[in-house]
Amino acid sequence: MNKKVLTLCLVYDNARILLGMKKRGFGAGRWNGFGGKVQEGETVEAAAHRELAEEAGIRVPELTKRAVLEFLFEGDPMVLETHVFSASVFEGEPTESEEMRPQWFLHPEIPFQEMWADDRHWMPILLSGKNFMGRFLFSADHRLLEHDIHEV
Ligand code: 6OG
Repeated sequence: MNKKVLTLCLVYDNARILLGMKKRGFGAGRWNGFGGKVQEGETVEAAAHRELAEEAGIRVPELTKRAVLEFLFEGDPMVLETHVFSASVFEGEPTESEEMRPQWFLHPEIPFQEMWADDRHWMPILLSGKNFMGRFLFSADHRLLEHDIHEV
């Protein structure tokens, strides 16, 4: 089984969360946190900081590990092992990049209909402050078929 290690960062406070509209590549047209592939010789956490700076134009003094999510697609041996981090304090102004257009959303207004189908299952757990693990199976055309989430 092949594995790709990815990062996903969510910046939020008690009222709002920063999401980005993915403009190109995998997941284009959906709102998501900021992240991407961990490069060779890079730690997962360093990759998370780098992607947040590249895609949203912000720096965070501290990232907190919150979850590891495995995404699988039917007929594809690749597992996307996605390490989820959160931060509440950041420096800089969220800025549009070639990949993402950042926007703040109030918690009750998170646009789940325009996000990956797994997000509605775990984002409320994230926002409630808990840590968790999850495994999600999608069809080849990106419908969520199975999901399994454990709080840790
Ligand atoms: P690049 O290909 O842009 O990294 N990602 C997912 N996020 C959610 N919420 N659900 C999924 O379900 C996802 N699959 C991948 C991980 C892709 C970015 O998209 C995230 C990375 O932050 C399938 O380098």
